Amino acid sequence: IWELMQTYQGVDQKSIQRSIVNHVEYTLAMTRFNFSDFGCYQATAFSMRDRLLESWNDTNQYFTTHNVKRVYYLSLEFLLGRLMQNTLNNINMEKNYREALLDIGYDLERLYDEEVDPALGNGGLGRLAACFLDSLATLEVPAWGYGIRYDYGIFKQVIRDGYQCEVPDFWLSGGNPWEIERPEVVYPIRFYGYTEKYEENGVERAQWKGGEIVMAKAYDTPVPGYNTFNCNNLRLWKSLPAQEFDFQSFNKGDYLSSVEMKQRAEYITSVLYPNDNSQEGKELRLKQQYFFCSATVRDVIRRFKKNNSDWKDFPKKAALQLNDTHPAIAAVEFLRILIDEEKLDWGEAWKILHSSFSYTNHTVLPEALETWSVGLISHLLPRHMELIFLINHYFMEDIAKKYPGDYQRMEEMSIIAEGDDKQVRMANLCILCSHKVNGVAELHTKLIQETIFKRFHEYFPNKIENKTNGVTPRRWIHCANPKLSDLITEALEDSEWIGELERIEYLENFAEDEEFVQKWIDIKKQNKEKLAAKVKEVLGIKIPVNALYDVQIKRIHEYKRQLMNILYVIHRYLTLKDMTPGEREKVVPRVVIIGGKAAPGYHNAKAIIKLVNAVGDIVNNDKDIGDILKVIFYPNYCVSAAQTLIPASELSQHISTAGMEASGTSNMKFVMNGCLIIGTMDGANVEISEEVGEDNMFIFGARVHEVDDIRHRLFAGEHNPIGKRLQRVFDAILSGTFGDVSIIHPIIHSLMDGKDYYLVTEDFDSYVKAQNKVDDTYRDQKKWNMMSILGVSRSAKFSSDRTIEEYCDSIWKVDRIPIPTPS
Ligand code: 26W
Repeated sequence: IWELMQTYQGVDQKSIQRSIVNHVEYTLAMTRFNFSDFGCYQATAFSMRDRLLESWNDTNQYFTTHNVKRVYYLSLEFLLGRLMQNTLNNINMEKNYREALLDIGYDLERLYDEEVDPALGNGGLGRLAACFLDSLATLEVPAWGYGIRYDYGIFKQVIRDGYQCEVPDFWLSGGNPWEIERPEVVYPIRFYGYTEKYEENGVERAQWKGGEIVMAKAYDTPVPGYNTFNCNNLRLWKSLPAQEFDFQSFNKGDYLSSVEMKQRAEYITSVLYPNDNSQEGKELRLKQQYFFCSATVRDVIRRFKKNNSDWKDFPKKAALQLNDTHPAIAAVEFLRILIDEEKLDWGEAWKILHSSFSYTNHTVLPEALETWSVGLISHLLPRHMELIFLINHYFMEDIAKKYPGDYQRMEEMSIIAEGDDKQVRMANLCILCSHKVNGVAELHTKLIQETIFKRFHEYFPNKIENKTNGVTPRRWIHCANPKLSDLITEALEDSEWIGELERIEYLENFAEDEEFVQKWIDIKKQNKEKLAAKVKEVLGIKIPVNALYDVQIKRIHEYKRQLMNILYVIHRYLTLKDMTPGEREKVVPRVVIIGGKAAPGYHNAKAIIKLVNAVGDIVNNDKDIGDILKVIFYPNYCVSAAQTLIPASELSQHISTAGMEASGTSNMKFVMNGCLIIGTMDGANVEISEEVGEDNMFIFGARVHEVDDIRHRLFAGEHNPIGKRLQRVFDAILSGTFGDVSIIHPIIHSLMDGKDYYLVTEDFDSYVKAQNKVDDTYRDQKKWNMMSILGVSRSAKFSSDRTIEEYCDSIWKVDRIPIPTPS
């Protein structure tokens, strides 16, 4: 064994080169004398994976031997982004690989661009899960992510004639060198069928039988931490047909229909649902949820049983976190296994479930709160439906005891929404099954405590708490902005801030240091040049580097108010048109960039994309305007695009209607990259303003407590905030200044009628004022840069390391377990 141990992959140049070339020849079966950039990327990734597997194996071995408590993060989405650069930095091998590759004629940065961007998520929730994985590994927390290995990630967005088109993203076509297929880790998953009651030792028991069986197979992706030998795991499930033939149809001679059934099995994990913040109640989606939850729960139980025999110990060995309600059915599956298969009684089983599960809420939007019809669940998962009714029955008994006769309250708190088409409220189910529930920013948590979960907060006063989101400084500063990272390291005289962001506060001492500020400016300029080159390459549009780069990148949604942004741009354009050439020269030049995907069925969001493109077409080609204003719709916004856009931004927009954005996480990334924020008092903006100071941001708009009243007055026609400026903008749109944008006309008309649910017209004036302040501040470059540096130096709170530490302490109760470094 000792001799075999010597096979640890070396870190010197020769060992790295040898492993790359070996993979070229033996894994890819290409000739080692001549291979493409893509071939080199693949071989390099394989060579890195070899190194990761060593620490991955050691880590798991160590955790198993020591029978440690593990965290399981259950999420239908993991928006990882590209892995090569992040991995090399985390294992501190970027320099070694760069030099080794250069020596054989390959440029590492070019290889980075060969990697597909795995996009198994929609937006905020999926990207948060990815940042959490990085922090969990970095903090040496024994933790596994569990999710679905979709064949198709979020669609690729292509713009044709200004409209969004969706193109399938078959991300696996070139293979995936980061994952390890686990043909030995498979579980049968049942759907449909019926439940059978029977008696055993005087106890009535139930068993779920019949239906269809589909197999779940595991694929593992190692998750290395920064500056540690620990390596965690992300386990994703793929669906496969069950091995056995469907003998019934086979015997009937119906060979084709038996093959068809098998294809249906593979279909379960084929595509990620592209809806963000709105539910589509499709059977296939529920199948995905149950499929992944069942496989995960079985896998967790199997691991527990390896080292433990007493079920009471389960909560000491496992903490399962539900990333929103999407994996809610995992709780019911766990209960089913404990009761029907492990034969525990209800009380014991409930206690174990409740002490090991917890749930994070990520949105208050009513259309995003999941419900599933009782009919559908009964059909697909009959035993689970019975258990949900039982959970609800016991709970309703408790409520009736505490609030006799208060039927209104019972109706509100019930898991079942009564009516013609009875629905299961997944959030209510999650709250009941969990010992902790959390919101994702202070304001958001307060809102769920006072509104959607008010009754639960009264009944369980210690259950709902806050865990403000965070982002990983490894990907979002160190990898995305390497020059800025080097400058910070130079100023602080070491690089430990990358793993301990609190240390970045000392940067404050440099906010007025001329030499430092000049370097700061140069780096921003280089990042802008890089983005400008990308825009030229992708869109053929030349954007000036001396302009203020103003960026709004996120999913397109009415509550995020990209519409208000573009209405302001139109106002700015019309104002510029009114000016003399001399006056125009004094205006701060701006490049406005908007990017983001609309859910394929979200008509209004798609109309907004068309409007942005239409405005760009006119403004960018207007000779009077020239370089003073450019409007760019950046297509196919994704994680890798964010890594270019964020470091190049100077102003970023986080302008949701107050109370509607749960947290936002890109706001944190922008601050970390020296970008100033124009925003409303919503989500984590509130906490960002507490940290960096309101003076260092451009805050505007109605506050949360004002929104309901304003909305009511707008709808009742008692209040009309549309002034001359905004009316002129509407007129320009409606009269064809931007060509045929009739798709947006109904939205404009409803705003004019006061049907302005998102308060665009209400907030427009204070938005314009804030924008004027932006221009004034930008003219004073000394002040602007000081604000930028102060922002970065005060961003430590928004590291996901801080967030994860809080989850560990107050929800999961897990320890950090550094594994011994191999000698
Ligand atoms: C069932 C359809 C569906 C799909 C996705 C409903 C809801 C979602 C997500 C919960 C939406 C989402 O991504 N929410 C975002 O979560 C981020 C991480 O906490 C927050 O920063 C964002 O404010 C929030 O919109």
